[in-house]
Amino acid sequence: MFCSIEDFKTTFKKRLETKLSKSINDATNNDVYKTLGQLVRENVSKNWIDTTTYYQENKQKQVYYFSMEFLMGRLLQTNIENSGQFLIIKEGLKELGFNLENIFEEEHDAGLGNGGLGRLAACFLDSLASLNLPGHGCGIRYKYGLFEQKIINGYQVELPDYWLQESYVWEVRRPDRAVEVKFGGYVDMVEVDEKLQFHHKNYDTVLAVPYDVPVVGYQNETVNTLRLWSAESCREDFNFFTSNKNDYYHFLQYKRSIEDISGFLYPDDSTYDGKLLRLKQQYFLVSAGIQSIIKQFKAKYSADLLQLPEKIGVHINDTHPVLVIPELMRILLDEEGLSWEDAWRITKRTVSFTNHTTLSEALEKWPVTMVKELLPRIFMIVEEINERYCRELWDLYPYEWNKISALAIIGNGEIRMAHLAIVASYSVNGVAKIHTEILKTKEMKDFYKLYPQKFNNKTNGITHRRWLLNVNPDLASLITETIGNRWIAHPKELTNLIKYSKDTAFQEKVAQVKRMNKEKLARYIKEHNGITVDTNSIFDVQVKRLHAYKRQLLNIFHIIHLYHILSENPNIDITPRTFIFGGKAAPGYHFAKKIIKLINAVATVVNKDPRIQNKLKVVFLENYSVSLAEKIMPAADVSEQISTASKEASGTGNMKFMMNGAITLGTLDGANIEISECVGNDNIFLFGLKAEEVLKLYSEKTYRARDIYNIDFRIKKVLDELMGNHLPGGESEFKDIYYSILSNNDEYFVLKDFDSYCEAHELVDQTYRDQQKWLSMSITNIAHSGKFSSDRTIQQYATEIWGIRPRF
Ligand code: NBG
Repeated sequence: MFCSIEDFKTTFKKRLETKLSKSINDATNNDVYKTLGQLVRENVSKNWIDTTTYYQENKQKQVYYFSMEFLMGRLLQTNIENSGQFLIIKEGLKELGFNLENIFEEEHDAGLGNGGLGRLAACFLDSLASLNLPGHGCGIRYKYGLFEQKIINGYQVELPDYWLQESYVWEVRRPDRAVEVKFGGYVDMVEVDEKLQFHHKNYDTVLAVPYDVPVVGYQNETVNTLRLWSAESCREDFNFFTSNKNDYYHFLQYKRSIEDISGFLYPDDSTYDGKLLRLKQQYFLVSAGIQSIIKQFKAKYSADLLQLPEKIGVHINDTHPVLVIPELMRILLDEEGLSWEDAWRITKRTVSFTNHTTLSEALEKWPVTMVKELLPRIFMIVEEINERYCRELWDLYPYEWNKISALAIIGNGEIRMAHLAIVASYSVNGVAKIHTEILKTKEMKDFYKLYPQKFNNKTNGITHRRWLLNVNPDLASLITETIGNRWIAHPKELTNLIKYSKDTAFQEKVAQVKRMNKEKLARYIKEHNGITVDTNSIFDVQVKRLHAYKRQLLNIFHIIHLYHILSENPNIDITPRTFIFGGKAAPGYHFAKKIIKLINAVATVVNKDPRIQNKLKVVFLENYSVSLAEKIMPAADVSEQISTASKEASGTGNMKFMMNGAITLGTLDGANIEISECVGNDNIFLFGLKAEEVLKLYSEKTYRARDIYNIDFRIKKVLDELMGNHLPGGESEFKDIYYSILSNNDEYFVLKDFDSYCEAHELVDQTYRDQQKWLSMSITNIAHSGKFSSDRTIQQYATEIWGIRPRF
């Protein structure tokens, strides 16, 4: 730790000289970033070692959060703030001629995730460490993160995100902790002393090498670990080399195929991708993770594996790491010699599971043939679990073949990962109240009947340290000035702001902060999109992955409608609006990519139409990522959360916006419902079908989108625009969107909700004119956002699911 500004400056200059052979006068921002990053990481090393030692010596229960995604974003600012050195470093750098904010910009985002699920995992790590809780992350160190999005001619173009090109300052490679993961081959069964033994033979070995990243708690001396596994070929490859007649090129190809296992993150947010490589990635993660946990447990805790559930929790983030279950069974049975009954009891008491979606296409199922070939022993174990479980089902539901086969783990030639997760874990949770209810009453109804005690809700959260304290320092200081700083450790205390919601002096200060944040974003937009936006306009923002159910289409249809009104009557009195979009579409998701093109096409027409008199601007910000979100959230006035009710499990963007004073314009879906319960219906703009209504319409099949098209002239005009010549690209460009609504009957009820959405927008327009009212709403949202801190969520996981306790 640096004890003074002088101390920092001296150490810093010295390190710059010894590491980069540069003097401070020659140093670039990037040099400063690298040097500073190294020093900050070294500074947390002692606490890191102490924390690990403490957990081991006290034999405390620790939890491992297994996730295929950790969308960490940048870490420099968090690590400096959390280690309590912000002022010294900021001042020190200033004296050396550098601006710390510019240095933050040098860090490449660690984009090891797609969207909400991966960012949630990152927020959870921050909360675990900040609450002194023994919980760590276990993931994959993908060489390429989520693709970089470029918008060219209005189209999304994907470029590889080689985030590791320059070394990653936060990681520590630990080759001594490497483990071997085995693929392919066959299993020999041998009977020894009347007991069957299973010998896996002729397999390919992949070396899993861990890279550890410190997770620094907020000013509390706790440093947990995010362990990311990288796939490498083994030294024994020498055998391959010699047995393949010295074929050098073949050898290189083989090596590359192994390294590909941690080669790239699947850019797929929610759809099932049947690639063999994805299955390999999943097994690679779980096998490496579980082997290393068991090794450590045996070495540091005690050798009695029956105690495992008292000391270790393994949490699986969605179905992607479900193979944890058969892998743990394999180790306990084959390597540790436990009986099936003991191994099963231990596994069931160790593993807990979160479901993050009800979209059926996202519930993973793996072809039996693929699993059998790639993971022969794992397949045998899954088969045995299934058989025993089906026998239990038979006792409960004799002769009910259909029911049993619907509930089985293996069926129709596939392994249903969600079923395996529910059967073999002790806790199954959804991520918002409504989502958990839908799981219990619909998607997982029969499982809920079987195991009611397993099901529980844990509404998502976001770390207020990153999403308020770091990204919106002026608002954070204003809050502290007003109610003191206890809210930082106890975010629920933000409710103390409620009494200031109508205080005009406080309102004016909040408005001033928002104005400055909007000006900052406006500069970014000018620089990146070349568009001048009016900071007095309403910044109306929808940023999230592109997906039909998230209904970016509803938003852009409404914008086209507004454009029609304005072009017919340019003098109409409307509050100027800047509609801001951002988000990536999966590269193979044709429809979502068309929506991006449509937004950009509308932007081109609207932004240059002089009749509109700048009352309407449309901006698509390319390459939406954590660091871009950090620039957008503080500047938003309106937060668009407009998914078809019942489809968005929770959403977490809604919480980030709210915490920064934006007002939600949303459907009663996911966590929007809980946001509305907190702030009250006067402080949110709600519209559209409710979940029950949506589900009813689906089951009754009475909805006819074409009838609405025929009756509502506004909608007809908007849709016809897609088939006209007004938009660049014309009919051929957007016909798929047109037909998805009219021929495919508008699966996500865009037309059905259109009228109510327009009304809600009119209310936004009217309300914004009354700035006092608006600011009071905005402050009320900030005041209630503490409930959506991931500290609350993690406290619930810790006490209600994992049974872990803080170390202080
Ligand atoms: C997503 C949901 C979001 C939710 C996040 C985090 C997946 C599979 N699910 O609504 O769509 O907020 O998970 O729970 O990515």
